Amino acid sequence: MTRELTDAAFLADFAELSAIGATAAGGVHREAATAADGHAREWLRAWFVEHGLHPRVDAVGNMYGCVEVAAGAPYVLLGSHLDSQPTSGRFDGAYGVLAGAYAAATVAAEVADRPGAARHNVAAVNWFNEEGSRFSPSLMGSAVYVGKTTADAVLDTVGKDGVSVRDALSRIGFQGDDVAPPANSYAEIHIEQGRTLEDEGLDIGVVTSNWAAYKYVVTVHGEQSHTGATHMRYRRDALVGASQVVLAVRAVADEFGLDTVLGSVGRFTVEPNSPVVVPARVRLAADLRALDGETVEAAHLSFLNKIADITGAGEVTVEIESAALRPSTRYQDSGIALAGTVADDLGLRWRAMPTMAGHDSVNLKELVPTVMLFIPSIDGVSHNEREFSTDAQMLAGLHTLTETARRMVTGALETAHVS
Ligand code: HGY
Ligand code: MN
Ligand code: MN
Repeated sequence: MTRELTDAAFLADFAELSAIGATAAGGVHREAATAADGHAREWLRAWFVEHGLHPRVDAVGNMYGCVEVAAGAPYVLLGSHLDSQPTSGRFDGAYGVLAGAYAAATVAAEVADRPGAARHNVAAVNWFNEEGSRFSPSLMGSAVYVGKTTADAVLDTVGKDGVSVRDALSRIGFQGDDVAPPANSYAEIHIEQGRTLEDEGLDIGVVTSNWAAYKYVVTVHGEQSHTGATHMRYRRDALVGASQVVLAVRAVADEFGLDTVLGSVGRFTVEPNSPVVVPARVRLAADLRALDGETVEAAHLSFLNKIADITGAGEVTVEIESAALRPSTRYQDSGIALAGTVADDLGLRWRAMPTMAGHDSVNLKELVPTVMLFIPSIDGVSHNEREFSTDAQMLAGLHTLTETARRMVTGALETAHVS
């Protein structure tokens, strides 16, 4: 028996899902493969079963809710991620997973009544560890899906708490052995996380490309000593050097003019982090982003020069452990055109725009035609418990995703390809 798929049911389900790992201030704290993520996953699996989607869990914890409506055909995948950053918002990722599940169940039920209508199968997806907060890097589950990395490399990754992905996933019962459904195409809806749609009074963003990003892991090496007994000229304070690295990231961003390059240090770990001890080592995670590859490369070079200057000053040594580039690439024109037509047909106000943040769709578009949709974020706030989108904004997005999925399942992207 399938349950009703109304707007009211969607909002009630979103409230239920948001209660899992909820914080007092209205957010969620649901990092990848923690107990809270496990509970959210169990909730989703139960939802899949109640709504006639067949659950599968692959080796890296990606969850799929599959419906076979075109025997043997590949799948239109619809999804996002249930994991969150620490003390974060309840919309980032979770909104897209639930919207994907509703769209999949709705379209599957419709085509089941019209034999031959579906050209592809349809599945909802929850990708493992989009955020990269507990286990680095981000976009892990979707990276395995598209073949950018291997399941073993992911499972062997050790998180900030010393637990491996393998152990964390098996503790919550989500290290599966199901085969991932093959994709024909992918669609994802997400909150914008910036202010463009709100500032322009729009309902929907259709994403055309992703910003390029460099992600760094940096270690600043100094020497542990007594804060009270070491002469200033003899001390090698890793925290002073690390502070210079933080300001170097800001200085790089400032060099390029307003909002052309974005960057911050997000994680900062001081060792031994004790009163009366000059820090020996600081490990930090930083990122630098720009719309295009040329600008991000220029920002990268500027950052490297500043790092060399900090080391050159002689007190500390700054080591770049890793510098990973996420290039800017385009979403397929066929998907952009389809989503724009759907928004027009639904009478919604929309614009084409790039995404500054990373999403699983950034990976998926390397494999299959991919549609990425945004709804507005109130005040552009995200990765914050104050993250908010209105019910009307969420429902406008749900309707856009559902109609886009309806057309994808019945072959609209293929038609767009040949025209
Ligand atoms: O935006 C990011 O870098 C992350 O992958 N979501
Ligand atoms: Mn997200
Ligand atoms: Mn996020």
